[in-house]
Amino acid sequence: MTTPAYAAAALPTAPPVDVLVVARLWPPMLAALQGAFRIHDRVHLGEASAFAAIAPLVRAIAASGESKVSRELIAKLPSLEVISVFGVGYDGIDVAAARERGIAVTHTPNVLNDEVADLAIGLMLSVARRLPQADRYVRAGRWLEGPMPLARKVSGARLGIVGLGRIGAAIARRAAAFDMSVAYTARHEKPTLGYRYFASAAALAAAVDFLVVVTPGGAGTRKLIDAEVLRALGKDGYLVNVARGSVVDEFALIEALKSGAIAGAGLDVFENEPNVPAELLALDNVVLTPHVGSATWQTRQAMSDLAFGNLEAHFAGRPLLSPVP
Ligand code: 8YV
Repeated sequence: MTTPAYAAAALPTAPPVDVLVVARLWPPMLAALQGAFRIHDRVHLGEASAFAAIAPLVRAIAASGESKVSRELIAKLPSLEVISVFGVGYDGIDVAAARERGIAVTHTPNVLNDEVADLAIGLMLSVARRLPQADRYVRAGRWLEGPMPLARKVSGARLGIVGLGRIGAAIARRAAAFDMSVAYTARHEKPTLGYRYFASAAALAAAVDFLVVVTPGGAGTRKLIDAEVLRALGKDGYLVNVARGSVVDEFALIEALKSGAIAGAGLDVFENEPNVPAELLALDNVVLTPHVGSATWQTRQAMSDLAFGNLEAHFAGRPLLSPVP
């Protein structure tokens, strides 16, 4: 892995900028930060005295999409100017607390749209065509006993997208290649996109075969996909979640999968990552992935360039590249 050119771009003559890293960052991203800033890697999780020694110096936080940056942590950092998230989601960042202090918050939108959309389609195909189960069937030698039971067709089916933002629109474009009809629910109707709009997730779920969740996380969407929505999706319906675990009522989902109230689920995110409930691990009608929506070299490099670029722009007095809306 080559070190990106900007890694050595220490800001000329300025005293080193102190950056608190609050997550286990992708190593090349961490290396780039270490090449340009004075890094304090997760010191806030360690000795209180060690954190107290650097807290007054910290001018930036480097976080990931899964990070928690609370009002309490922000209050302990009197010199904090900017929070750069290595991720599109920032539901763990107390943006209101940051704004009250005039602290900028940035994220990495757009550069991962294709990647997350690809995984959503991949999970839909995997759970409907039972690809992991088929792989295990062959490896276990069961093909010698006879053909694998038939699965569910995806092409031509009805797709419902919960959250038609940048990634949702990328999923819809891919679904068209599968001759799927596309409908959606979102905070606002988006008539220009030409897909059928439903005002609620339950109404959408009742009208589709596959329900893909791709909304932001946070209080506004907590448990949006609940028992009622899962009942509406029905015994032949499939759920895919590439958003945040918090958006789906995980207990209700497990009950629906165990009872057959829905047919199956493809899940990349969970309520308490990296802990996945044992009941889910035991189910045969689910496909589980470890929050890998954006996890490719190409996309993580693009996310790193943008997250680093936002810090560099801030400390060079240039406009931020991608502030949160
Ligand atoms: C993470 C994500 O940021 O972009 C997001 O919102 O959840 C992911 O891309 C990524 O896992 C890095 O930690």
